[in-house]
Amino acid sequence: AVFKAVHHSVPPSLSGRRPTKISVVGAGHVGMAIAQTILTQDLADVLALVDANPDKLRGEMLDLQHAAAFLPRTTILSSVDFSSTTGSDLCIVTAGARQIPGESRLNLIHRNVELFQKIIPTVAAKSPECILMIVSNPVDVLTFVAWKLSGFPPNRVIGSGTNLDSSRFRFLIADHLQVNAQDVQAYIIGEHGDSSVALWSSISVGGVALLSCLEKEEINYEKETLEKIHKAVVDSAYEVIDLKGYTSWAIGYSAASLARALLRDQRRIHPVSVMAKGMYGISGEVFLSLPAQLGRGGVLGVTNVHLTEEEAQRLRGSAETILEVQSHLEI
Ligand code: 6V0
Repeated sequence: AVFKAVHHSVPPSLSGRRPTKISVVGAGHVGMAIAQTILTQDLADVLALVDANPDKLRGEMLDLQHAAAFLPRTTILSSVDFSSTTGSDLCIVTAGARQIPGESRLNLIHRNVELFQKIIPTVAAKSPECILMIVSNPVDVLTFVAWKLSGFPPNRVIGSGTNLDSSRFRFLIADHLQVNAQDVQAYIIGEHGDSSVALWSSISVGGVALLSCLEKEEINYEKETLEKIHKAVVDSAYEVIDLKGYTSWAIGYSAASLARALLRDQRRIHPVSVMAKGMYGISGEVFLSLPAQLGRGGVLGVTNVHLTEEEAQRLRGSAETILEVQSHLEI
């Protein structure tokens, strides 16, 4: 034996802790960025990876396992058949067909809905108590699809939504003002995509309301300048994809921040894709991003953030865009 026994039994206070298990479905660029962020941030005792490509999957698992000496202790498992995911606390779905040149967005949706029809019922059956986090695009529609296919209550199904867009927004504002992005409170809500809504009216930096501060100090700002920053957020994914072919690091950190809020019951507010029916005059069953409080029970509530009439109208427009796409689906 490597060690001489000191205690013959594990104290009950230690043996009682249930390990935290996270599964990541889809071991592509995004899935692996999420997996590695989860590992470095010590968010799970067990991490299960799933992918349809067995060689890539085993290669990724081994590559991460070989970092064990530099990381907090985490058991890393993998399986193509989802068997390794049994009993997960959180299942993060990043599997997704990629758009091929000339392919319509709607067509991509149909392919990913077909994929979800295979994946989601199995994931839900293996981990009936888990929280489902959808990352695959188009994320809002696929979160709705996952909610339908899983049979889970809506508080246990979220889409990574505009948590990432809001981080890009905070970065751009922080860069502009030369402050730390963590001191900038700013939300992008609505669709994770072209119809997203920037909540200019509620931006604050270190507790100072940005727009009213600019107005009070009679600093001229053009609406166009604000719109340009929002446009830069919307365009940033396209820019990164044009330059490096895919996005990965920021969505990795974004999803890990959500995992921490959920599994550690942090009760932090994140803009994520949640069931929005009944909010701000939205009447359809649609998932889109709103600032939501996240904890061990999933979505604990949605903050009653004040929207100007223009912002509320844009949000309803964003809901209409998603509902239009959903109306073409057969699930
Ligand atoms: P990728 O690198 O092609 O990875 C996709 C992975 O899914 C591949 O490894 C496939 O083998 C795997 N896969 C396919 N079918 C199955 C299946 N049935 N079961 C298990 N695995 C399967 O793509 P990438 O990782 O770059 O992107 C994945 C998805 O995330 C895409 O839909 C992106 O559009 C989406 N993103 C979403 C973001 C967000 O903010 N919500 C951000 C970035 C990307």
